[in-house]
Amino acid sequence: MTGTAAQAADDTAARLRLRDELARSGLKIAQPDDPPLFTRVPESSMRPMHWRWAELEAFLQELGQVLDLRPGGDRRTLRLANPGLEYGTTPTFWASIQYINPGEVATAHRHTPDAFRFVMYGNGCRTTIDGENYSMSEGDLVLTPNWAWHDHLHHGDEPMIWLDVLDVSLIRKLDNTFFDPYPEDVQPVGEQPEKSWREFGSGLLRPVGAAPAPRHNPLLVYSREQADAALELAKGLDPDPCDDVILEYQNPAGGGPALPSMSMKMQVLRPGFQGVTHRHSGSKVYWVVEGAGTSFVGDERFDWGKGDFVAVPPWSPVRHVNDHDTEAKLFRVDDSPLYRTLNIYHEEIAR
Ligand code: GTQ
Ligand code: FE2
Repeated sequence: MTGTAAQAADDTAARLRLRDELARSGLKIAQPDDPPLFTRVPESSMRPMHWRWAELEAFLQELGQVLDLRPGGDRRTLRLANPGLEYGTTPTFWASIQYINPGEVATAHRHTPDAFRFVMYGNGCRTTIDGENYSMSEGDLVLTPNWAWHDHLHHGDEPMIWLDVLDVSLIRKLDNTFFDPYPEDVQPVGEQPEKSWREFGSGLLRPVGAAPAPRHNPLLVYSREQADAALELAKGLDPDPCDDVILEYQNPAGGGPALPSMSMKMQVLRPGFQGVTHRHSGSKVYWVVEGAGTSFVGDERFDWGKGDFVAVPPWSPVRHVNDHDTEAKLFRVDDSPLYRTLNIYHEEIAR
């Protein structure tokens, strides 16, 4: 054995010898078989995923018939579970599809995870968020900020389906889950209907004296009409090389993402669009609002169509293509605000 090999053997023996003694005192040193403390770049056990609408819809219809929605009970949701993770759709959030039948009530409660809903199919449900009552229509984005009381009551005559996303994987890792059921099935509705929308919904003009709390998003809903109008305007700008036309739902008071842990975006891939490959810190989930296209995610190729979901692991390369002759419209949620807040956001665009 050379000197250095002998030293290495001594080091290994010393580490192993100390292992149990240290453990008894709640201590440890790196062991030869430990995974490294650092990897050169992020490594995620999350897997790229594609869920097809035809399959989801069949399950949802079944769940709508066989699962109850009881007062105080769980919501009727189909959760997009990543097979590479023990918990969640991504390391920080859980995306689920909620199904609610006419006349049903999803009873009031509040929790520390932030949540939002993006209405996929149907109309006529009303949700109350801290006393503010809002209708939910296809394409609308509705926020349920953490600790806000919320309940959903379906007044329409067809089942309603929406996407729910909660940063529950993150809050669980932080050991900060708090949950309160409301003492009644539903909370009282306040006297000023749609207050946050009336004050901040235009984004441009605001009642004099309506002062938002700093860092807190004062707006609870974003309508489809506004998102569509903004996309139409943005089509006249230079395209994004990776994402074509892409907009973020902003906090109208001072800008920034709509929620502190989740950024919601709407994007259009025009016919013939061939995106540049890029990757960035954090995970994301897409829902196909309209059209069809292809996304290359890591080593996978996903040919998606209307109603499908696609999930992208942290730091996975992504490339979007629209080979069809109609526009594709994608709703997306990502956890980039967390990385930006911590000043650890990394991004790489292929050249
Ligand atoms: O609608 O309040 O998908 O509390 C998971 C937890 C929806 C909700 C979910 C929830 C809700
Ligand atoms: Fe909830």
